[in-house]
Amino acid sequence: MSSCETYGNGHINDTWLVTCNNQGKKVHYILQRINHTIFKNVPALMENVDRVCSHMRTLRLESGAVKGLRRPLTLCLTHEQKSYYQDKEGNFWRVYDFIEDTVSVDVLESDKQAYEAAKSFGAFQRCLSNLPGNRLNETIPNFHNTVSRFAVFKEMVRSDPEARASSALIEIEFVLNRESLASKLLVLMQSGAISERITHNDTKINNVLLDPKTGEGVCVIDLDTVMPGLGLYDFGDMVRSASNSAAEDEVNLDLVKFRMPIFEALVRGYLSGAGDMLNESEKAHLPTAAQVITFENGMRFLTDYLNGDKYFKIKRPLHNLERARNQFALLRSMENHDSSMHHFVAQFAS
Ligand code: ADP
Ligand code: GN1
Ligand code: MG
Repeated sequence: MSSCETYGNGHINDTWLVTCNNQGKKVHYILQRINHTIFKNVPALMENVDRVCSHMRTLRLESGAVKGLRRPLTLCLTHEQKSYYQDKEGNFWRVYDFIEDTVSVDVLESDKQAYEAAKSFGAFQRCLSNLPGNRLNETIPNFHNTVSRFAVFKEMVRSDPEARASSALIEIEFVLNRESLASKLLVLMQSGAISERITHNDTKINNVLLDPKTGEGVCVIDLDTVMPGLGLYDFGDMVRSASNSAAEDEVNLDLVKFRMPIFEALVRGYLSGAGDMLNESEKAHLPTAAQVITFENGMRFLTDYLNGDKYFKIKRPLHNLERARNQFALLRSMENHDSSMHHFVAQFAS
């Protein structure tokens, strides 16, 4: 190995870029220490990741068979042919081939990027619709169950373990006033209007690698939460992370605006990638999903702030509160665009 440096902007795992010298040629790898406080059953998680990577390999992505997915994510095996290594301290490690000549973007710069990123996530979902074998393991139970997230939030406010609630009264009220949002996707599933799929569940826009020259999607990464879910979760999280005109932790809330042209490009890209897999109810609820997942994410940041910052990595003391404020500003901006979002989807999806 010739070098090893911390890499990327993920909030969960520890990631390094490793450079090795192979007969005079530099070869790169991504080394990760998996966060086993958050992912309680890493072997089950790695079984999912391994199955998904293997399935993607059978689709011969390099031949251009799937538009928007040109490279499969590839795990490097240990000497014992395992997909991860557990050290004596109990930490879990894995290595992926580094996907060269791509970028991972935190704040999207163009409608074209939005279209291509959403096409890749849509294609990823479609590719997984015929994953062979048993139901995937749930790596974090109730991950996008917004109703249970709301219950956890309310309990956190009540118990206030770090005595921080008094510093976030406006934000707490913002969440409590929107309780009805929490059940909007779950009732659709309970009524049978939409059904479970295999979904990514963390379609934050920096979890798709893009070709910097053409803007096209190359590879969907961060597969730790690939498990049963709703297609709408994935679309909602794309909108949450890509439509924001500012970074997720921008503190000047005047800069945080919902970008309608990006939303339109995401709808077009997602529908083109997922193909005719989606039913009418899924399509009709794309705007709702964007608002529910933005609400959920803001609530998660706020819950973590109240709980003493135990989940998301932070770089400053109020980081999670700032992120929550940012998500709520974005949600307000989306609410102001509610009718144009629905109007666009109704016109486009028909
Ligand atoms: P986290 O769960 O912490 O978000 P990720 O798996 O998303 O971790 O990795 C963090 C970052 O590392 C990504 O946003 C991306 O920039 C980079 N990355 C991860 N895997 C690869 C890969 N195989 N090739 C190139 N870059 C990668
Ligand atoms: C985390 O791992 P990363 O940084 O791609 C989180 C997502 C949140 C996101 C908010 C496993 O995503 O659910 O939406 O932060 N991942 C997990 O930025 O909780
Ligand atoms: Mg990530």
